[in-house]
Amino acid sequence: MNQTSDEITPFQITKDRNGIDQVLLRNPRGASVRVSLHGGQVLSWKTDRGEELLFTSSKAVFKPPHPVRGGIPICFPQFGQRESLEQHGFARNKIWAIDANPPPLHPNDSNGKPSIDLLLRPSEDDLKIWPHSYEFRLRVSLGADGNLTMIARIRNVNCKPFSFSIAFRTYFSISDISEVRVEGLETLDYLDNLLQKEHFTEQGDALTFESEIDRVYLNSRDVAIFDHEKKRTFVIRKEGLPDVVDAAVWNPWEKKSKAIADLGDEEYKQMICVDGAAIEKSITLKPGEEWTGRLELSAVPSS
Ligand code: TA6
Repeated sequence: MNQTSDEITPFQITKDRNGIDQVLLRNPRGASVRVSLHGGQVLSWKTDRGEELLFTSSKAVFKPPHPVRGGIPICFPQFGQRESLEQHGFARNKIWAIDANPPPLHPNDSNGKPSIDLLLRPSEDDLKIWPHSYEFRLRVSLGADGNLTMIARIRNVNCKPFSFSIAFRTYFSISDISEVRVEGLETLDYLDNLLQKEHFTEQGDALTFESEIDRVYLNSRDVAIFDHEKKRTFVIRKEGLPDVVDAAVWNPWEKKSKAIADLGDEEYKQMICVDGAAIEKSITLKPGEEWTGRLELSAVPSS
């Protein structure tokens, strides 16, 4: 039964099968975003017609500290490997808290949209592993047009300077990887993770996929993912912040899909990761400094 817009509650808290809070945001047209306090991870982003826009593996493990394979895990304080830290950092494995009293953001970032503010701070044990006192505030908002906005604010809470990199690892749901092309990365330099991060330059036309890809494109701007079969285009905007300049692109293809326990053997066909990120040039915060990174995702009809 379709609820009328006045019956749609913009904000609901439920618990998952492990008793961990999830927040459901709904806009008046019925679009929705579901965020878990496990990892501060967006697990679902649906259109006003209830169509799921994010990929989640049929073999995903929904049990901390295991990150869920799909949605939008947050890679922090690093992307990839770093010293003794787990792959892609610890933020996606931790239980976040709801930030009941977030410091004000830029005025147009709230303007009445359904949103949730989450907060991650290090525990005493965490400080033994990564000895930096930080506050990571994440605002997830759902616009009237169904756009999903994520704003990360990372602050150095008066400890010695520290550096980090960050990626919003976004698993987009697609019809078939062979039907997809990505525009906005043409002519950019990139690091190829399949070739020991060797530098290359992308050619002059849209990116299509015939094999595993694992790259970090540098100094990218808006990126568009065209799904010909679904007649839908995802647009990734990183406006307003010069720092979220990289775009990590990943598809495991068949061999790696089979090797990843929480990914179906054929599921590489239904996903593409194109992540807003700040990877190549890590960000350094002095005591009291705060960094803000803003990402806006939209899904629009396209021919
Ligand atoms: O895209 C970088 C990468 O490290 C890939 O090599 C692949 O391992 C992917 O991320 C998934 O990492 P995860 O830790 O989420 O399984």
